[in-house]
Amino acid sequence: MEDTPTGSSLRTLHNQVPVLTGESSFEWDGRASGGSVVADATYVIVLRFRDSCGNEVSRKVVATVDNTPPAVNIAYPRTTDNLPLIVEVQGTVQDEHAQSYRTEYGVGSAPDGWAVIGQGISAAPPAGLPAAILGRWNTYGLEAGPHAVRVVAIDQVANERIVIVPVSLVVRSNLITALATVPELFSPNADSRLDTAAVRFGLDETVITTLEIQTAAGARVRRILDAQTFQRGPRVAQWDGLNDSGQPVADGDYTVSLQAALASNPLLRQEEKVTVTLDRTVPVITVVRPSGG
Ligand SMILES: [Ca+2]
Ligand SMILES: [Ca+2]
Repeated sequence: MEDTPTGSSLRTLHNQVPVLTGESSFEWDGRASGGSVVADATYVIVLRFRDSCGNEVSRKVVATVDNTPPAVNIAYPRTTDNLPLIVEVQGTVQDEHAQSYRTEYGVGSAPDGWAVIGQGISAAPPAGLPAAILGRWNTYGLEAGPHAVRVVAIDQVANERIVIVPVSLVVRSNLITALATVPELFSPNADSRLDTAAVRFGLDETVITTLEIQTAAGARVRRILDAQTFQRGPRVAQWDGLNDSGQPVADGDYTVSLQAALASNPLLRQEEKVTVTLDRTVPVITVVRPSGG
């Protein structure tokens, strides 16, 4: 063990203090010698002992300081956005010592209570995308008017950050009552595990329904339902990860687009979208044999 750390000394906690045989403890409050709180980093505490014969030995312990709450960004929705029925809350939640976050909505401009619509440990954007999905909010049945979406994030040492976005729900046509994919992440690689995504949706009227899978940029990949008429009620369709030509599509995020037109008045239309993620790549698990084993 190295006796001397490379950095300079921030503070001397004890100097020439007698230590008796047995256990002993000391505390550091995360402040430097001037009393200021040190920056977030990992610090080395060096203990030097000298016995009555003058023999010296030193030991080091490591302490990490984190006084910074998680960084939370809600990229969508913004206050001025016109919200669809299914609101996919998007953003990022990051902390060096992330513990958990939850995404919630509340009714009114200053909600009394909050309902959870998503949760996780942290949320980094997937490759090539600016934000991750932090929660999925089905606004069906909620009255038009002010609401709020918030993300509450906490790190492992109880630093908390709350970010709130006031939003407003408008009056919607309400042909569609629900839209979700189960699972939201699937792997169509013919290993019988999560090989298809079930697209579940609900209809409130007799409607002409078209269901498409699109790229994130909006290009059609697959048409699953083509102007089919359904009556009111819950429905389910499947996507097997193939495109219109029967070829497997690349791994990535896709948009499930449900378009509904009222059968008795096709000018009354509604379109809702949710994200589904396709990942065929099997994780690689490396087993390291213990040395000497
Ligand atoms: Ca932190
Ligand atoms: Ca699979």
